[in-house]
Amino acid sequence: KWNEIPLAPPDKILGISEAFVKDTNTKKINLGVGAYRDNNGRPIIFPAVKEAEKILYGLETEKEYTPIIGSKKYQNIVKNFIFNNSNKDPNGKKLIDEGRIVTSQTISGTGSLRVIADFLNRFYSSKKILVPKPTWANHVAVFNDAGLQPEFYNYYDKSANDLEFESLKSSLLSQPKESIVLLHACCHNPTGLDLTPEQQDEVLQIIQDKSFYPLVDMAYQGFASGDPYKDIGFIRKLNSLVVDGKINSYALCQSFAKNMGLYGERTGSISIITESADHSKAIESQLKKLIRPIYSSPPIHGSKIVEVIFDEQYQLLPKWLGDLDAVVGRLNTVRSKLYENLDKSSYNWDHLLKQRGMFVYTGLTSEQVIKLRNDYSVYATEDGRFSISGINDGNVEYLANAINEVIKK
Ligand code: PLP
Ligand code: TYF
Repeated sequence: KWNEIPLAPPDKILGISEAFVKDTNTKKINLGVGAYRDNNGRPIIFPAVKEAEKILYGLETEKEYTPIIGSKKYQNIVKNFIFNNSNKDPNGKKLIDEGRIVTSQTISGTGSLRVIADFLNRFYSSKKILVPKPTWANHVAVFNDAGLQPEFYNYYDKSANDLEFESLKSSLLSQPKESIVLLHACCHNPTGLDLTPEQQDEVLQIIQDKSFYPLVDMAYQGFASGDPYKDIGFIRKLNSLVVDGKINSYALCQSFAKNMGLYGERTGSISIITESADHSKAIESQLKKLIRPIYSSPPIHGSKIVEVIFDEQYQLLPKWLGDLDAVVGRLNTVRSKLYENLDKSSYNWDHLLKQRGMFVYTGLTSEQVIKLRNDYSVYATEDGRFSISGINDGNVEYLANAINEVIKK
């Protein structure tokens, strides 16, 4: 009966924005949602994207459906961009050339996570999916709704504000063989702290020993170094293991939401690395069968922007890389400015400088975060994650002062 449907709680991240909008304090700051803002606190369109849209306006003569898994052109761009990696990854290139990568356009990163979760639920031997503690809250929701069984592996020690790598390894080792394991490619959400290349090697050894299925989520490619071609060391390691026959298959969920600023265009992809071109055919056909009754085919505007940006004749690729580098540069600047203004006499803030990406994971308690909201109109999620693009020259001192007051006993 309709009157028995209970009220659902607001989304832990998006609910913050709703509360922020209602606040009348002119000094209010939104550090909730992970979406970029410029130094004036405004969202942006990447200049390269704007140019691509102008070109598209002249080019487009129809708005026909794209195929279920997106256009071939888009699929090939994704494969080349990520796996061939601008001719820097011979293993990835080999996998492409051998027809061992199946790529589908998806409804951004969230859509790719849902599609692969449904796919694994339908075809994979285990339902158990291991996710870092903490992880993006929506991971757990997506995997649960798709019928998988998410379980946490240790990742971050909040009291030390650091990775807890020994217990990360032991918690992975305690899990059953063939579990699926979710890994963030870079700029881990929410902690901003990634495994070192050496730690990645150790985790990859565990993955081999336990025959885990690696599922990589890459929502922030480019935000660690400023260069998307540099932020995929983990993918290259995986490609090398696949080519050496040490891992049979893995999957990658990817999004252009953040690194091209295409948030609302919902433009991403899923790629499944297979054992052979024959397997690829079957997997591709099953992906189509899975997607068709859900949303039939993906939206086209965002993927066409990507196609124009990667089309050599328009020379927009260097421009986009420059736009992205500027975004990441500003995030690093506000991170340093926040650090400079924080009171370090009674609280160690050094972890801020180790973290990368859109977030700082402050280590503040939920009580402190709520106090920031109630007393200073500073909005952040209760886990103490700050989306730092909400910081700018005009509010960094106010923010630091508010934090300094809140951490005083
Ligand atoms: N994965 C992670 C870790 C994220 O942080 C996000 C967005 O914040 C996504 C996936 C998916 O984002 P979108 O669906 O907008 O591409
Ligand atoms: O801030 C975050 O972690 C994300 C951002 O459709 C987000 O939750 C917001 C809306 C959306 C996808 C991702």
